[in-house]
Amino acid sequence: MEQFLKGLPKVELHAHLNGSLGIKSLSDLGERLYGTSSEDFLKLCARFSQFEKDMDACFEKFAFVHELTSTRDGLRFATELAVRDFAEDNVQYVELRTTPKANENYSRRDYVQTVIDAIKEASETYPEITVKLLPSINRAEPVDVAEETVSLAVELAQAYPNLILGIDLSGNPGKGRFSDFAPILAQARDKGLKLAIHCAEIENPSEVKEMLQFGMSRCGHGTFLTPEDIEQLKQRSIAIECCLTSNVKSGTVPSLEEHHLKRIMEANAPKVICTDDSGVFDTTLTKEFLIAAKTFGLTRQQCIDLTLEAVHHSFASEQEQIQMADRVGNYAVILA
Ligand code: 6MZ
Repeated sequence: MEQFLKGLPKVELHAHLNGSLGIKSLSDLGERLYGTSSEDFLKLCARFSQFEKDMDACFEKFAFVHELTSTRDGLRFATELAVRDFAEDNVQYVELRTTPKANENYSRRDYVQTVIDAIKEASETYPEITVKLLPSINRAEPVDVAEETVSLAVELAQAYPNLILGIDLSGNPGKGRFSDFAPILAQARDKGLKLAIHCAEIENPSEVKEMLQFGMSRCGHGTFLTPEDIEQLKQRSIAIECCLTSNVKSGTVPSLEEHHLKRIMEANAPKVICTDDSGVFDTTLTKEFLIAAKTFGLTRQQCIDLTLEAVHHSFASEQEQIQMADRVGNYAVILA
């Protein structure tokens, strides 16, 4: 099964750039930035791979990566390395999300442009993978930052219509209020951007209600959705992005066996398997499929069907979706 899943031309729809750098990439990045990796740096990396079962502890890990990507060079290398890692895992299409940041080295505009340039370069080095970009709004940051992110995304989506396809709302789910961001998200949607919204990652029924009323193109996590919510998403053909390892390691789901993917599959609602933060949670899309297959007894055909579901719910053009589905179909035929 593992070999089969590794070779499957997979589709990744929920991956945060700074969360997608594994130990190997972090040490490659450290080496490129600081010369040969120092012992202190490697010790830091080792700490990075240890897990505390807590959402706040996992958010502290992002701060560590953010330090490494706080220069244009760091950000550029990191983007290339993230694309490399997905390509090496035979991911044929990835929608990378990232929160534009500003510091003494770059503005938010520079940040997004640097990521765009790095994606373009990486696409030449790894032509077998298609990369798209979803700028993220971090709900823990002020609303005016979100406004800047959306106006940048709208402007750059015009310049790069085949690359910037939507907006993600993410960040520590215990912080910020959805209602404060809803007007800005509505503006993005009116301008044609798709919305991928982290929803019900922690228990907050009133916010989930607001989010479902507002609408979205895809639902991130959906851990605390009720059966009625799941039914509603099914009726509206909104896929739930399921990130098994992330949810267990960040402590929102008690065990793999109790993961809501099971309920979603039983309800026959749309779903996609994703990594979330393959670096922080030490996983790959192959591993996530393997975990889902082992935990819920999925067959090869079900894994192929899940990949085709991801193709369908991606923000790619119809033409791109046909090409992706063909690659999956050809792989399935060869192995039949
Ligand atoms: C919510 C998350 C997340 O944007 O710096 N992020 N937001 N829930 C999660 N589940 C664990 N995992 C990552 O990537 C890292 C940022 O993505 C968001 C957080 O805002 C985190 O700081 P970028 O590339």
